[in-house]
Amino acid sequence: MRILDQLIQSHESSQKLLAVLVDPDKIQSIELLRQFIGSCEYAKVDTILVGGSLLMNDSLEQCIETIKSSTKIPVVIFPGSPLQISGKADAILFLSLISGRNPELLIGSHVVAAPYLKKTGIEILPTGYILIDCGNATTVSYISNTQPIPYHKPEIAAVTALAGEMLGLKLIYADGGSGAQKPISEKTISAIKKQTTIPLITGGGIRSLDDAEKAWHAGADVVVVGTAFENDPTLIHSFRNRSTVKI
Ligand code: 1GP
Repeated sequence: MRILDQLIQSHESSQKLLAVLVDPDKIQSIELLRQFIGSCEYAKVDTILVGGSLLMNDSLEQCIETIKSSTKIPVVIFPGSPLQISGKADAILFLSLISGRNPELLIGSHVVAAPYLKKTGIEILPTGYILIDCGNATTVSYISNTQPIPYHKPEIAAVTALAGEMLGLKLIYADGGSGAQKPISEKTISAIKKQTTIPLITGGGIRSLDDAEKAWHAGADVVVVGTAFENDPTLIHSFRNRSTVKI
């Protein structure tokens, strides 16, 4: 089944999904990555996102290959730039940065990347990416040259997501940015949820199962955790016993 169909199915049946973000630049060794993927299996992770805002090392493909050879958990590229493309992944988030007003990230990079993506044959996930200010300037805000939506403006985030859905985007990713000081507010997540009918991914600053539960209960379908597991890879074990259906 295509990843988008799986996400829609989970959305319709109120399943909570956990995604882990692996940044190829932060991998210390192949062995440690394999161990971490073992922990992802233990914690019943649903999706592994791979990508980073910078990617200083040319290690995206190797990272995806290592993950694919260790697990059947789907691997989805979360590209920080149009250069982050690989046919070895199962799918790619084809991101339009709809919270920003930088034309390159609304359509420009997509034109450059489209023919390469077509050649890879991987599944394309058209995604409205919404950056929300969560207390500190993040790499993605700096690199993208866009301003995030203010933390206390849930209504702006919600109508931005609504416009994204009306434009035909299939997923919304509301992100506080990697290493955000605090997660996106539950108010913002539920405001987006009320305005839209497509699956909602959220992440940035999720540091515990409790943070993730709050995001799921507020209406997120997929919660993404990166930095917290980079800092303490054993933390992921505590996610094994999460309930899998939203109340
Ligand atoms: C960033 O949402 C992801 O784009 C993950 O954020 O690294 O803060 O968990 P963290």
